[in-house]
Amino acid sequence: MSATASDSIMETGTFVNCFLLVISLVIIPVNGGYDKERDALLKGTFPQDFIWSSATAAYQIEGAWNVSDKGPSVWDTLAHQGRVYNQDTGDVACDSYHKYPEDVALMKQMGLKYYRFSISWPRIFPTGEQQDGVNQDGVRYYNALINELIANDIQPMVTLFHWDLPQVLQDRYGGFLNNHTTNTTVIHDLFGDYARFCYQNFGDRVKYWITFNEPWITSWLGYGVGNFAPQHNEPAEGQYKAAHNIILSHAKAYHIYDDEFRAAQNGQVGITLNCDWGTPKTPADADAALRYVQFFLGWFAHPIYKNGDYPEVMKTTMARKAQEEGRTTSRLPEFTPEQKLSISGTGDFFGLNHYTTVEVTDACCTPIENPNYDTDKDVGTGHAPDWPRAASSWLYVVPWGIRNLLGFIKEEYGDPEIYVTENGRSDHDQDPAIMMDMERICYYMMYTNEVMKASNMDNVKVKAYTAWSLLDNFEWLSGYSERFGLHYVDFNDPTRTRYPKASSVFFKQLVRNNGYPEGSEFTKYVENMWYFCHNTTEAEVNGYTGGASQISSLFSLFLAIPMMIAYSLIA
Ligand code: PNW
Repeated sequence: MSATASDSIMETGTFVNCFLLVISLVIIPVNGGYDKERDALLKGTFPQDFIWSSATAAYQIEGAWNVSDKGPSVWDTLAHQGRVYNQDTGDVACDSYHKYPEDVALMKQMGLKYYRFSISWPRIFPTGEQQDGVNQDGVRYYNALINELIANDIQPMVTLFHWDLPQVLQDRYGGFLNNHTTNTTVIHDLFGDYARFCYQNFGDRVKYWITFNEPWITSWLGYGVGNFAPQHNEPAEGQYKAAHNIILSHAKAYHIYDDEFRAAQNGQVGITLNCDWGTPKTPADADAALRYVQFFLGWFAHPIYKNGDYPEVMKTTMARKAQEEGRTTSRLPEFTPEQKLSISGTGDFFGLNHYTTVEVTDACCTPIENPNYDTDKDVGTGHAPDWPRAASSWLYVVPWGIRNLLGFIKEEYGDPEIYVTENGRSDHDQDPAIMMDMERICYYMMYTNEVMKASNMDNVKVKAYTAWSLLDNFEWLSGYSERFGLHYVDFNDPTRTRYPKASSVFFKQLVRNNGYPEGSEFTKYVENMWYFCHNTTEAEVNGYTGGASQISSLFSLFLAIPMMIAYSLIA
């Protein structure tokens, strides 16, 4: 190398150093959050047969909201009333109804062997009831999608209900509010009929069924608070009635599979529950944090994975509230002994959606005038000041939370096989688009490493990890303003072209390596990124301070970008 060339590189180096020093002082926050033991990178791999997947949901990606005989869902109604941010709708969404072969090709490109998607009930039965007619085009669509997946060696994991209830069922029967305390509730049978039809038509190829996605959201946001469809506002009781019906509908669909299909089809049926981890703010808040998780996850998991009944702490808390409120019966309904028997043990696996953690404080026991599910728990919730945030207002990045939650599920529900059916991070929709989505890469890196700790260090039987989401899509009330995708979708482009974000390349490498094996190029890249992702530096972690350490963290980022590009070339 000639003197001039090396000089100029030196000069450039000095310039870059000064530049980095200046911006590092500005943008690198002082961070006390990193815990050397808790947050260290674990090297190793997941078990051989570990399932890597990505997920979507019908209303969020399909579009084609009224093609052939599809009936409207409660989300079509809500969106058409202009109640979503920016008046967005799912009318076209990612147009996956037409572009599903491209979606499958993206998964193939990433090396994914599983895909979690949902079936739209009103696309199969336009009114929700089989006797009113079947939409054969809908059946054809799901057959074509499933066949395309199988042809590409990708196993379907199918959710039967991801919130898009047929509007007619809401109008005719009150949806999941239908007669919740009688044994003859129509909605259970109708859901059972729909499940049976799906097992019959798709069960020769679909071996993983999820009855409901996040009944907590449908119950509380749909029938309690009433901001999600069908926007029924009854915060004292609506959520408890809806949850009761959903649990019984789930049990019905489970038994139909058990009695009529399992022997021939040999698949698995479970439910997907969402839960934020609740960590006590002080040691004195420990009971409150447990109560928070029991009201959240236990509400559904205790009946289904334990004894057919709600958690003890929920029953006693709600009984006390009834007394205080001068009611003769609890707002939390009761299952009959037969119902308890039919509910208990209706999960072949435990589906878990997890995104975030809250800090819990005890708020027992002040009687409240207008009680609702939030106040019923007798807790306060907040967030530690150093938890980074995503675009979604509720999404704080707390990787160790998932390990704690997985451990809780293992202990509480008899060590079930757990499928993480969603986990992911949102960006804002902004211009220019975020294609080098480092923060999403960091999120996946940190959270999957915590899942690996749960699996390999805590012996939790985690069998699957599913990234939410394959594509940017319709993010419910936030419309297209929040992007969770591994692939970017331009919603102003009529062809809805998909573009891989850097995170899709990262995820592909993660899948290929089945974790973080010692010595691999991928793990070296992760090691370089680790402190940057944790918003700290190696030097700080090891007890030194000062500007130099801050620079090294920024260098990780600059190292990372060319590496990402290199990976994308070999990918
Ligand atoms: C899940 N919250 O929903 C759903 O299963 C997906 O359809 C959704 O796109 C994804 O997570 C990201 O939001 C949630 O307000 C919706 O706390 C809202 C909340 C949590 C989860």
